Amino acid sequence: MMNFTVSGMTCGGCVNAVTRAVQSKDPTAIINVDLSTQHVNVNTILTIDSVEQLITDAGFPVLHVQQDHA
Ligand SMILES: [Cu+2]
Repeated sequence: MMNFTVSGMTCGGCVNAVTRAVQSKDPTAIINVDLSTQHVNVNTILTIDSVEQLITDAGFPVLHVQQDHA
């Protein structure tokens, strides 16, 4: 599981944009967004660098990245 702190997400449309961005490269990815904390949890076969790039390219700057071992 990867955890990203992402800035600029304000509504469900932003959540959908982030979700679609990651799923464009891994349709089976599971993405959970907590708008109140700006945290995005991603379960995917993609590399953490790839996911960070996809979220950034969708227009949401990634402030912090953490890889969990679970
Ligand atoms: Cu929005």
